[in-house]
Amino acid sequence: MEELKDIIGAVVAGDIAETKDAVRQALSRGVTPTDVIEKGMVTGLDVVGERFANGETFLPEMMLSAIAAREGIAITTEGMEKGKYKPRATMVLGTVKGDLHDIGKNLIALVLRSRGFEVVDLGVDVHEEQFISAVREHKPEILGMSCLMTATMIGMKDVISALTEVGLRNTVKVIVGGCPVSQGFASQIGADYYSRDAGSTAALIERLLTEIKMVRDKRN
Ligand code: B1M
Repeated sequence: MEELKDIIGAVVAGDIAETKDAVRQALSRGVTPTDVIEKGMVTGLDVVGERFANGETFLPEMMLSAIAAREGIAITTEGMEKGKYKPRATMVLGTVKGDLHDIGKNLIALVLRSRGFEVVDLGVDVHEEQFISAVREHKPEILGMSCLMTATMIGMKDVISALTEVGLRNTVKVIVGGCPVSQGFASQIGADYYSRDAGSTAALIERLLTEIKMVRDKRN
């Protein structure tokens, strides 16, 4: 479909104005919002992600593409009746207690939002009680934690223990990441997944979508 090709091209180019135009065109020609997001913007981001992994493009370009896609999604969802559009999945995200690093976390949020996921960003220095009340309030399918210092890694374990204590552990998939975090550490603290970077996190959640859909259907 020509309209989708235009969106993909604009996102790959990281051209925000062009992406917005292409999205408006596609919607006005009857392309569904879901196709605009999933077959247009997400496909464009997949191309960029692959180029990034192959060393053919760099972080600033990837961020521009993510911003372009995020703007495109904002247009796709604006004007729709509240409740009509369901985010593809929701993640509550935060940097753990004692840790003020947020550049990586913000990048994760940007990339996920640009793919039509809702991100409830709790910010930095987030304590377990804040994670718990956000899980209660927003009922996310995913809880994401970021941490940049060895001294604050333990905060991730505290959140998982707190989730278990209040009976919410099985309601969310827990993804952890950040430079001192590893697959081994994630397994040790009982997280469901470790993810290395923003692109892998998006790819991981794409894979989890089927499972997430099943959880959502069960709830409804
Ligand atoms: Co700080 N700092 N810092 N710092 N800082 C590090 C992390 C450090 C490794 C530097 C060093 O010593 N080499 C070191 C930690 C050492 C350790 O514990 N092993 C350190 C330290 C010690 C400190 C202070 C204690 C310094 C001091 O005051 N004495 C202090 C702590 C403050 C606090 O948090 N309480 C401090 C402060 C700061 C600044 C405020 C100056 C600034 C942060 C600004 C900000 O975030 N708004 C800062 C910075 C910039 C860094 C470095 C240089 C860069 C971090 C960064 O933004 N990287 C960092 C050294 C380094 O990493 N090279 C360092 C870019 C970002 C895109 O990558 O955050 O790794 P990153 O995120 C990646 C992945 O990790 C992953 O995906 C992201 C995108 O690819 N990821 C996830 C992250 N979260 C994820 C979550 C997921 C999945 C993937 O799922 C949910």
